Amino acid sequence: MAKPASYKFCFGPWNISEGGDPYGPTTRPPQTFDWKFDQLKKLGYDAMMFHDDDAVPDIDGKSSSQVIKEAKALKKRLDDAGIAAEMTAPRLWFSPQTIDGAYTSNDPKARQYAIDRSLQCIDIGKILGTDLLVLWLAREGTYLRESKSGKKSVELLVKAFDKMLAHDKKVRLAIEPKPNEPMDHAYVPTIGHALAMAQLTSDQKRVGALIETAHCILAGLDPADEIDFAMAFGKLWSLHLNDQNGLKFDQDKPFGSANLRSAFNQVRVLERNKYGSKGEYICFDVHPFRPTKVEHTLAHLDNSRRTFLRLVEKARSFDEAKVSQLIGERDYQALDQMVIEHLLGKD
Ligand code: GLO
Ligand code: MG
Repeated sequence: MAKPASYKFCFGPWNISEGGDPYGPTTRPPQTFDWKFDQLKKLGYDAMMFHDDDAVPDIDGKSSSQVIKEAKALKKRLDDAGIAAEMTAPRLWFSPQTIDGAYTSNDPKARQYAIDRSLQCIDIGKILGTDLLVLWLAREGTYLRESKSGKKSVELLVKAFDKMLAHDKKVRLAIEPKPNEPMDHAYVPTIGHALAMAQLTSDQKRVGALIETAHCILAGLDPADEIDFAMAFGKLWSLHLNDQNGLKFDQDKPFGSANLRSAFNQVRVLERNKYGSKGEYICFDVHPFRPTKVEHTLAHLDNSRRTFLRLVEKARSFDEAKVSQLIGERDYQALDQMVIEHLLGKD
């Protein structure tokens, strides 16, 4: 019998989305934040992820005292509902100020805006009870190689991280690498880049990473290996599980949807490395397929969690002694077939 799973799950309000893409409008009406909030527990989830403007809508137009007041009201709501805030993240890619980048913009005013907003986001996180600041560096890269300097951009990123680390002595930064989209080339495309950059900061112990399945695949890398790599450094502080069909646009498919074997291997390394034992969450950064009907608008979240839990059972019932024996005999043909038959449900 497999041991009961002890993972904690979360998603963000943006994961209940409306189906719009660059080529066509939305296909479902927007759901209110209140409705999304009410669905979370019913779906078996424990925590929510918050962009700064998910926590405090229209944040740029509000005074700091108003922002703090609204963050405190949200914290009370979270406590009353028994829902945790997993992280906060500054949504720096929407603003007219960050069209040419945020921390790495060529415009010093834009860089200052990005830093100010990040520091405010840390304050919101503190009120919501989380010390984790997620940094998806969406517009830190180039559309045009000659428009920026890679070395200067690394320096600007480190300077911005240092300001955040100095602002709050408890905050931990989780860098979420992604190689492209919206940029042609991002400055922090992989987990290796994120962890190397941590070494340049004033407090490398508080700079770690978040791995997203789809982002690893977009970089041509194996998500399970990337997880292992980050965990070898003790630096995997959050995780966005989803799926992705090859080197195409970012698809954010349900977990396991494109490659069940890869999903199994991701779960297996999480189990092997005891992910979650320090309170880390399993987050699903997934979206409904565009043709999804409104009545099925939560299915991708329910399905991702179900698939994950089924794969936990598969990882726990995988005959590891047999695996070691086959490795010892260098019988990788048999090991390959063993994985396939295990996933097909033969044993
Ligand atoms: C996009 C990212 C995005 C981030 C989120 C948290 O590709 O995965 O969804 O995870 O904004 O900062
Ligand atoms: Mg993500």
